[in-house]
Amino acid sequence: MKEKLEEMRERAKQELAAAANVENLEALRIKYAGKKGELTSVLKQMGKLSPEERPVVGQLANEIRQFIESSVEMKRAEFAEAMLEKQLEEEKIDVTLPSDVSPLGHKHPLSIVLDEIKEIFVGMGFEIVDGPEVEYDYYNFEALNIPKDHPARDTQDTFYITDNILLRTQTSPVQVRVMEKQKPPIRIISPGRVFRSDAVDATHSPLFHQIEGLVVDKDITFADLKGTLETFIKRLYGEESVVRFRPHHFPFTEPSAEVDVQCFSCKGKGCRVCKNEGWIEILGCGMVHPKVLENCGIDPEVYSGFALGLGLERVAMRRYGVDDMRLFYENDTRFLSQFE
Ligand code: 2U9
Repeated sequence: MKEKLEEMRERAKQELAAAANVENLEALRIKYAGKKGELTSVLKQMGKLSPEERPVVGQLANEIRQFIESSVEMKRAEFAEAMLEKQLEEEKIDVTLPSDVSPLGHKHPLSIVLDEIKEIFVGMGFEIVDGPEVEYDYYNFEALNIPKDHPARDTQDTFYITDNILLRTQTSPVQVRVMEKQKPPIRIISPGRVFRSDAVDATHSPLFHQIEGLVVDKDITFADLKGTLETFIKRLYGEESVVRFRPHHFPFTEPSAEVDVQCFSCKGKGCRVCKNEGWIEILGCGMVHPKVLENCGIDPEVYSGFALGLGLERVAMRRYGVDDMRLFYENDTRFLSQFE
């Protein structure tokens, strides 16, 4: 019997060494140390042994069972370790490798210019106000001293929704609404979208952006207007900018002016950038017409004010040398990605 057990141990050793995976190990354990294994069948014949042999053979059998079970566990642990090593190797990520940089977005050129203009006016004590884009005829025209027969009211310029409701053609209605609600002093700018039924071309779009400003207080004079606008233009285009005021007419301001800045590339001589004018028109302005103040419940005998208006696309086109306004709206990332 002892010889059989020793022979079995040798066989088990060889099979253990040859085991290639946990399934082999489990089969081996069952084959030798399982309930119906070879060890159990040998131990069944213990009864045939003499009383002296029995304990010796029993101990040998237990040694072999422990050897097989501990060897199987050790090999199983080795396999598990090897599996883990293999998995770690396969799933290893080298975090120092360069990532495929996902393309970053860009700020829209109109937003860049708008934020700069807002910053300048807020820095001068102006508040930013907003208002409805769908407006009443009253706020967009009548309150602004634009009589019924004024050309600006013609349908070819204005998107009318009903006889009395339209898409605002300027952001002035916002200023009217503020003047109705707020006692002077008023110092506001109203940036926003405005709509004109112009044919689309390189310099006209049915939708464009305006920024208007309004100051109403006691003793506001044209000098305040000039000082504020010169400061604005110098902060927008540089301290060395040269500013020119040209007399003009608007129904909602009197006196009115258009403001040019000397062409920064030819210093007034005339070149391609300024279309040989030597000057570039930037904005319109004027002292708020007393009728407009009155319409808003502000006494023109006590208060006075000035207003200004500029087209955002026009400023951005000049700033970036964009010659077709439509590029601002087509969302072509090849165009947009050129800006910060
Ligand atoms: C109120 C009173 C007066 C706003 C003004 C302009 C001059 C002006 C144009 C510039 C280019 C419109 O975008 S544009 O085509 N605007 O020239 N706008 S004064 O005057 C106001 C506004 C509100 C209550």
